[in-house]
Amino acid sequence: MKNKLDTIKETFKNDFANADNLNKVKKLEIQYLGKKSELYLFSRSIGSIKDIEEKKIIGKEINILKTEIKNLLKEKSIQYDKQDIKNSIKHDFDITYPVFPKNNGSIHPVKMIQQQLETIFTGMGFSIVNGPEMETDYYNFQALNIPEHHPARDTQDTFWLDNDMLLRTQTSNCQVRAMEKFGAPLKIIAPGKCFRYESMDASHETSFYQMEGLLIDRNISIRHLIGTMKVLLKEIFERDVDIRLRPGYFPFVEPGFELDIKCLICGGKGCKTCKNSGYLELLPCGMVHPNVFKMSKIDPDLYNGFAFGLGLTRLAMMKFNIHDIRYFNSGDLRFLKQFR
Ligand code: FA5
Repeated sequence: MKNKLDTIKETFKNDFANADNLNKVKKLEIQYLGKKSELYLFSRSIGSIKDIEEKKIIGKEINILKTEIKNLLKEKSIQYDKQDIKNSIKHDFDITYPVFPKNNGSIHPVKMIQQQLETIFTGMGFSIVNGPEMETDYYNFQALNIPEHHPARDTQDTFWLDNDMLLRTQTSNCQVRAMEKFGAPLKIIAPGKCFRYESMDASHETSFYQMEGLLIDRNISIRHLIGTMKVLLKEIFERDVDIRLRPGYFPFVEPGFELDIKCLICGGKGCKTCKNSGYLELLPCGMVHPNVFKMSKIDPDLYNGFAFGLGLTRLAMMKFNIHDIRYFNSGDLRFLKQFR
């Protein structure tokens, strides 16, 4: 009996010395302590020993050997465990590696267009400015040559606030603020959110994006304006698009134009997006009115310039073939996920 234990001890010693990784240590655990191990079977067999004293001694020696094996294996497995972690840090774990969460978001389509336009315009030397969404009557209307009770106010139904301020109806407020702050000459764009108290349909939202543009210098003409608009549309659509220029009335420009784009949803045939007209109103623009310059302390005899107010959300509709403006603010992930 004693010999048996010595043999087990001896083979374990050899096997243990050869167990040079965690896997091998785990296998030894089963081999030497498991239900089918020699030691276990041996411990079950000592029941047949008649001599009680002898049985006690052998039983004790079995337990001592079991504990010894258990402790040695435990110690070694901890050691390899630590080693494995260290190795994985060394080989697989890079602290500088970017973490991409499983459900990472995507850039909103309007923002995509905005960023594209910012690249185009900064490339032409324009600076990007912004202004408040909660605005005073002065910056949203009066400084743009739209005094109180002027009929032009009716074209921009306004959300008035309790504090006598309003939610800006147009990004043109940024023109005025930029002129006051920087004077002339000036080349700016101002993308941002606008709000109008309108009933919603396929091409009208109560909250939508515009991008204002303003260029002031000496000897600026309508040709500069049209040239800039053409570059902008060509860059965005990556091809020539059909446009139409009509006279447009905005008190802050003279002359004023409506630059419409042939509807890219229906190809000009007429649909609910373009209200069956074949064209979509996209880019009102014009030469800055002398009164606007005067109010912002710029001399209209020295300087002139052009301004435009691009409908950014509508441009995104044309670019991505989206037939209804209401998708943009719907928060519908099925819609947003298409722009990854
Ligand atoms: C203006 O807001 C002028 N500030 C634009 C301007 C700037 C003219 C500088 C001249 C010089 P208008 O109200 O037309 O103009 O709006 C400009 C564009 O915003 C429209 O062509 C359209 O594309 C977009 N837009 C207007 N209302 C809505 C709406 N409810 N939903 C979505 N887009 C709209």
